[in-house]
Amino acid sequence: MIGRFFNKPATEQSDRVPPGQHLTKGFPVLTYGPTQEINLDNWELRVWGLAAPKTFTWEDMMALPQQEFTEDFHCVTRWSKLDVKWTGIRIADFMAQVDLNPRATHVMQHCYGGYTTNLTLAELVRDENFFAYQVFGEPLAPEHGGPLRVIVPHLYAWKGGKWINGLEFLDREELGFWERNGYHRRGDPWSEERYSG
Ligand SMILES: Nc1nc2c(c(=O)[nH]1)N[C@H]1C(S)=C(S)[C@@H](COP(=O)(O)O)O[C@H]1N2
Ligand SMILES: [Mo]
Repeated sequence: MIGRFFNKPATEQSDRVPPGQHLTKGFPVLTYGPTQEINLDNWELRVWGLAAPKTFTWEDMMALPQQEFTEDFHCVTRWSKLDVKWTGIRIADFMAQVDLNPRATHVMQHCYGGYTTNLTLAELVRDENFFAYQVFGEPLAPEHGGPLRVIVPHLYAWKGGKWINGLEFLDREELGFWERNGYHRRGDPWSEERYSG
């Protein structure tokens, strides 16, 4: 009985690890290209395309509701990290500040440094998605995407831009950086949507 009791958490954890992934206790850095260093005074997040153009400063972002989020993190290179504790702003709360054109169906994330990644609008506005500026109670380090990154927990982590700088709303699917270079257009870890077919 005792053995079964102590084994249970491990079983529960394995249910949370998508196929083909292994757990890591550390927090690897996965960046294509150089780490970006952005001063908060100059930092901005722009919205354009099929939305009224708008620029958010760091102060604008900090005026939005702040929340804690605990989510699992799955990198397509096969490591997963469970229960990452973030602080940030729910994307849905941010989107309440955006005047979206009803024709918008897709979004491209644009990052400082030029990284891009695409999502459908429905996947962007899911309730569990957020912008993060702290992890485990510390300001997000530049190598992990500070000052602000996107987290889309239901998809592989490449779908969340580090050093987020803009959201471009579209009426069609366009492909981001990894999606143009062979990664899957959607990226669901539970279906192992790793590479395009
Ligand atoms: N701007 C930018 N965002 C990015 C990446 C990148 O190279 N540049 N890599 C993605 C990938 S593949 C992963 S797994 C996560 C890694 O986040 P981490 O370095 O904090 O672990 O960021 C994603 N967001
Ligand atoms: Mo990744």
